[in-house]
Amino acid sequence: RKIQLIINESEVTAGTRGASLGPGAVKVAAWKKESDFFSQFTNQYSIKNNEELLNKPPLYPFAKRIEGLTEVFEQLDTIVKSTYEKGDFPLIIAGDHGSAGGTIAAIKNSHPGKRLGVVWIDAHGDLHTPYTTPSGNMHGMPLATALATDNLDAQINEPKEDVKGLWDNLKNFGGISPKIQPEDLVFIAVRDTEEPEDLLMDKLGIRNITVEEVRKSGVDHVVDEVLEKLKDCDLIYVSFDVDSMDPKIVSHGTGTPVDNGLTPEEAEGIMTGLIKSDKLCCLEFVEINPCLDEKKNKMAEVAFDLLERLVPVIKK
Ligand code: DIR
Ligand code: MN
Ligand code: MN
Ligand code: MN
Repeated sequence: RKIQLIINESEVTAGTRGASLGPGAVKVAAWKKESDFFSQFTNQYSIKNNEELLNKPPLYPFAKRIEGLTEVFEQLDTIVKSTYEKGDFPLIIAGDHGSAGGTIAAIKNSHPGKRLGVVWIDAHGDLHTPYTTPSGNMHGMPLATALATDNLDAQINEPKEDVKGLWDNLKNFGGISPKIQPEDLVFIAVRDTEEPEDLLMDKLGIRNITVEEVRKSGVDHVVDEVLEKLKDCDLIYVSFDVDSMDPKIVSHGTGTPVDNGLTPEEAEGIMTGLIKSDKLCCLEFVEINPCLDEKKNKMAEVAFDLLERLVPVIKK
């Protein structure tokens, strides 16, 4: 595979500031090791969209900066589409996780008839909607845009009419809705969800492979289970939120760290196995936040070490 690197420096959907520096922090990690890793990517595509952070307070408390996220969806759609048109593989390093709904939309819009599977490696379910969000932060919602659910069974908020319209636009982005089926979504290491997400996971039967299961059955078994579950999918997208990893082992260099996560070795083993599948169509790293890192730039360094080992496998 030939890789197209996409750097997405947006952080409009996180609750704390700094994730837009995540991609740059990964490059700093490479320079620190005197690694020429990034020179293999000759024309990097970039996205930037943080102007809306100046709107204080955000216009819509249950969907903060949803207009900015819509612009990120649009930019990603163009860039990811042209990546596939060239026959390249999009490797994305992004800020916060809200944009991953746009990645899924862009993949699906580029491959309209294909069945897309998603592996979501994360501490969080990211299944909220403006109707259920506890925070209004849209990095908790990307999978709900892809599944096109409002989760009204668990409604706790009353969003304004204009938010409903903007939210419907995200769910319908590109005209295909839903983008994925719940049986084609697999969670790994999800361990911090709110009740509306739990209800939706139960209702839709979403499989979550816990950290304990990873440790008990082993990485190879996890990879086998995921690929077996997604065997009827044509394409597989892997979304790696670094908060899937354990903050005590790695660092707190991410917006919403949660204890008892994966080790970097477990994350590497899982992703290596998934990359070996011909169906893998995109890999994305998100939520590295060097501003919150108590061990200097440790999270970015761990993420870089992972990329350095995974990229050669992608290229094969
Ligand atoms: C929480 C945290 N579920 C929320 N979500 C995060 O605010 O919706 N997602 N951190 O990445
Ligand atoms: Mn996430
Ligand atoms: Mn997360
Ligand atoms: Mn929580």
